[in-house]
Order: sequence, then structure tokens, then C-alpha cells
Amino acid sequence: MSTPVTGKGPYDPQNIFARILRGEIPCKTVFENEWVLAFYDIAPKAPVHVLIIPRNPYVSFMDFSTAPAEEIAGVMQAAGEIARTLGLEENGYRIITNAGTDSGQEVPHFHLHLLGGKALPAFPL
Ligand code: IU
Repeated sequence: MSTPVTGKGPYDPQNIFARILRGEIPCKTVFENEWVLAFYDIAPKAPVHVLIIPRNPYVSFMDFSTAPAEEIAGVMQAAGEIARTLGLEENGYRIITNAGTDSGQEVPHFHLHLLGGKALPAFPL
């Protein structure tokens, strides 16, 4: 496991998710549109574990939360669409994001974890 990141800038264009977005590293894509790329986590913590990342360079929720409202809506609506498409609405799911050192954030590109496919442990995960 890598060292937690601060969740603050400057944005590192060499982080692993930036490289996935540029197509330099492969991923198992679940969904993509103008706002997001979504792909399966390489170390899934649940039967369904998808990462949803904005195409734009945000380090964590700290800076993403100041993004244009249209973009925030685009990312959240994509998350809902992915959950629906994966059949998670019947039994439910969890969406979380880690931001900064105390959360244990490892990759310094903002991402939502979409988790489901079983009864998840009581919060926090
Ligand atoms: P975190 O919230 O930054 O801790 O989550 C990072 C996630 O990225 C974590 O669940 C990893 O398993 C996942 N991941 C990945 O899917 N592909 C990679 O190449 C790397 C990490 I590095």
C-alpha cells in the first residue's frame, strides 16, 4: 500500500489515474462520457467496486468541490447512471471518497468509489 496523500495541490500529471485517462495504462472501463471515466478497481473491496474519476485534474474532493456546478452534476449523474446500469439499485450501494491524509487517500486524482453487490459492513467501510 502506498503512502497517503495530502489531497491538496499541485496536481501531479504523472499520477496513475492521469496516466489511465491518457490511455498510457490500461483499465477495465465500465462507463465514459464527457465528464468521467469509470473503471473497475484493481483491488476490489466488494463484489462490485468501480472508480469514477473526472476527466479534469482535481487532486481530491477538496478542489473538486469548487468545480463548476455543471461538472459536479455531470460526475454525480454519471455515478447514478453507472449504479443503475450495474443493477445495484435493487439492493443498494455505497459511494465514498477519500480526501487527504486522515482518510488514507492513495491516488491524488479525485475519485468516487462505488461499492456494492453484497451487504456491506457497517459504516465506515
Ligand atoms: P484511495 O481512495 O486513493 O485510497 O483509492 C485508490 C484506489 O485505487 C484503491 O482502491 C486501489 O485499489 C485503486 N487502484 C486501482 O484501481 N488501480 C491502480 O493502478 C492503483 C490503485 I495504484
